[in-house]
Amino acid sequence: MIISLRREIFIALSFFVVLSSLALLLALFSYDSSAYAARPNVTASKPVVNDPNLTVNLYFKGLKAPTSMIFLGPDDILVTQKKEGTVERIVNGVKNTEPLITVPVASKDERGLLGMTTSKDPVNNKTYVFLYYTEKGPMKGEILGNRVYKYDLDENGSKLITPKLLLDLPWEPGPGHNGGVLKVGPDNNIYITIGDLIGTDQNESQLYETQAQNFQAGKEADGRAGILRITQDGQPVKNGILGSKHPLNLYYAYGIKNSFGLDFDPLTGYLWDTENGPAYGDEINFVEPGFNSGWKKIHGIWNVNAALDKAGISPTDPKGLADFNHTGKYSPPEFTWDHSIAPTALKFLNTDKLGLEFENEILVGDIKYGNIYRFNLSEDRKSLALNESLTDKVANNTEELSSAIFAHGFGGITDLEVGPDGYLYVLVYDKVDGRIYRIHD
Ligand SMILES: [Ca+2]
Ligand SMILES: [Ca+2]
Ligand SMILES: [Ca+2]
Repeated sequence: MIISLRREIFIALSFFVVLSSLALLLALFSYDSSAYAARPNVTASKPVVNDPNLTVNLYFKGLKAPTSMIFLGPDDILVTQKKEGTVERIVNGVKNTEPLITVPVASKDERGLLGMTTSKDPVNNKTYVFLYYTEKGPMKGEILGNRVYKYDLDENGSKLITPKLLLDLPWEPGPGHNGGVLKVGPDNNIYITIGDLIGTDQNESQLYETQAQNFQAGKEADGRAGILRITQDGQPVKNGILGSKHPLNLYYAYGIKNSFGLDFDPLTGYLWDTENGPAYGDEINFVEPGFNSGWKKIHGIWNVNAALDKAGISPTDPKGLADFNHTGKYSPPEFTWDHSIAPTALKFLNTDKLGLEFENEILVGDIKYGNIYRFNLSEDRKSLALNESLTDKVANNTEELSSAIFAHGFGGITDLEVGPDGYLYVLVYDKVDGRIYRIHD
């Protein structure tokens, strides 16, 4: 009797061990399958906010490859669609039948209609919309450039009219790392991210190695690999930071491989960005004028070798980088992900509507896992207030990140905005079913 009971327990235990191993295998498999190329499936997404006082619900669905959104007013959102080249307007949850504009885009890989921002001119009672897109030409396969245009919103608010070309940026070799985020700063100038324009397959070519990628003896900076700054009329701001010659006079920061996120601290006006590493070393940076992020010699906290692999930890004051007559200065990231998550939007949560504990924190979205991360800032707001295993400023593994996750399960996130209602809106990428979620109390 006792022997038979022991045997049953043994069988039950073995069964349990086999089942839990299977579950672990499945978990590992699903973890590995959510690579950058295969974003989390949006139709299977079940967004969850970790704070039980907050709720997330679906606000809009059915967008085609949405890349950015802005609010014109309460319940009044503009969205850019990457491949269609359209700007859509969604008022009270209903999309206008006609887009505000359709621009001619080359859309392979990371090319397309990539970024948008807006500004108001109360004196002339005008609303301007700025777009960043990879413009295609009339000939088959012809690409004209990565370009920033300024438009007027017409009186009915149904069309973008009178395009003005503000900036004509390089696009070769591509098709990766075009960046394209636009934002109006507290100084009313426009800030633009543009990566090194190298292929995402890392098909490297020395033809495009410039001083902006930290090749001291390389070609002159040509507009790539930076955060650029122009006035709302497309002019350089004063004499430039790194030099007075075009396009060097446009650089606010350089040494940037690929960036899909930037925002200004609402309390201090300081600029912060997110950057994508090769297969490691995604970053959050505090970006002062003349900031050098280190690419293509450093990414994350690591030196980068010619094969783009990690080559030891970089000193915080490294030698041998381009510094444009000591006007540029390298500084290491305020946060680094060892394992790539592909961070996108960075947004300061300038609202108390989601709870005082989150007010003015940094939120970061990612496109690889569909997480939103939250980071509190230090007292002087020039670095992050990090605890325990993150005090080294590095997420060495996924466990270390768990305390930083604000919400998860969205599918690939491309933009975050705080609406005029004080709630957080999340733009989720999908070719046919892109979505906007709203997080509220
Ligand atoms: Ca936006
Ligand atoms: Ca960097
Ligand atoms: Ca760590």
